[in-house]
Amino acid sequence: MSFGRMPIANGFLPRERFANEYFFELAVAYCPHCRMVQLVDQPDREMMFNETYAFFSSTSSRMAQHFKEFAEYCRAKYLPAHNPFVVEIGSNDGIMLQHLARVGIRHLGIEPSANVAQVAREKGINTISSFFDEQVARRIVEEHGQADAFLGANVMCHIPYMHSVVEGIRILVKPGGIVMFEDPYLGDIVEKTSYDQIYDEHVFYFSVASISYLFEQHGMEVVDVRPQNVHGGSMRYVIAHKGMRPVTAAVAAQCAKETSWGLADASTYDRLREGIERSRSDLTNLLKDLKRQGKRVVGYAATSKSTTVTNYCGITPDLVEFISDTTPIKQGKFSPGVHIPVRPYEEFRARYPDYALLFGWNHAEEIFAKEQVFRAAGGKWIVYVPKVQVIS
Ligand code: JHZ
Ligand code: SAH
Repeated sequence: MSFGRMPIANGFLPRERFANEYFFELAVAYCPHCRMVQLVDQPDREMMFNETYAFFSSTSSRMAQHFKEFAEYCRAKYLPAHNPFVVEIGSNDGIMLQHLARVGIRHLGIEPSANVAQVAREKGINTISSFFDEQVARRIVEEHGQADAFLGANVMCHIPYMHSVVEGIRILVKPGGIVMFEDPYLGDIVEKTSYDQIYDEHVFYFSVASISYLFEQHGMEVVDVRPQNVHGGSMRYVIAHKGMRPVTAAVAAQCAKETSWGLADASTYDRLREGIERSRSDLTNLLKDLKRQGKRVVGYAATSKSTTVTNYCGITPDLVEFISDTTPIKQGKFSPGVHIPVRPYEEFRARYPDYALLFGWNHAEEIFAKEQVFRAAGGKWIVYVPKVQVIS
């Protein structure tokens, strides 16, 4: 399926850069052989991940809590008592590693986006600015030795050269060590029609079937899977060198669910495409209706995902006045492609709109709790996952 011309999802830009904005064709495909759902083309990595990267992990308090629990789970269940060494890729501003660094655990973050890596360093987290691959893995082993744990969240699905990454993991992780990473889960995307997970950074949409197939090619196996209630439904994969750890029953059970949901059937993706097209017409009809009624609609959270929705649906500043966001680097700029102004959160609070279009729907619980006054004042939410609806 093609979503048409798309800009860089996190490419929030000033007006002066409108004329030179980069676009590519966002298209997604399913491979019946390896069971992977993936982008057909992805922009060069430096265009997405660089010293002006706009996503800072620590903007959500729910996610901060989630990564504290992730770090503690790893430590309690998998780290040896004596001098463990942990490597995390895509460590961003240190949201997860800080919990291991704080208790004196030897650690290393691998984070190519220099600005977010610097925030982590300022928190005392050892971080190198590189793109992880096999070569970098060999260098880490030479300098620090092998790792007891390899961690990643919302990063594995961002890297197109996956065989180099998995080979790097094989080399880096001790024979008895553990690999744990989590990413948005294909099963949730299909079930919820959450097509806005599809954008430049997400080159892969993993399932237990596709991840098992991938790691088996490198002498490793999935030993546990743990669904996570974050980012609209994620899966945590726990992986070890083949034969080194018992495989839990959850792995086969999840694979069986994937088969029963039709994740290996092409017709499932035809239905998904129809659902996406329906979602687009429902959302644009609603927004045009509200405009005719003279209602004020403001976007809530300038997420990466919103770039797919606004560009695919043609949501321009005449339908959505501005997008409110708490990240300083995005404020005062314009959203990629459709150029909706991004304004500080304080402007949302200063003058509530009639409707808030929830681009951060994955944080709905956190945001609804925070915005009770908006609702009490008569404000309504528009959400579009799993279906387009107004919540008052
Ligand atoms: P959020 C990013 O996706 C990009 P995004 C990446 N590709 C990925 O996979 C996930 O993260 C992990 C704002 N916000 O978390 C702050 C508010 O304004 O859904 C951020 O700009 N108010 C790596 O961008 C944005 O939302 C709030 O109350 O889709 C983050 O959006 C909250 C909670 C957030 O990630
Ligand atoms: N783990 C954090 C950050 C996710 S954002 C969280 O879940 O909130 C994805 C991060 O991966 C970005 O900071 C990006 O710079 C980084 N990244 C992209 N490609 C990478 C690679 N090849 N190796 C390591 N990190 C990478």
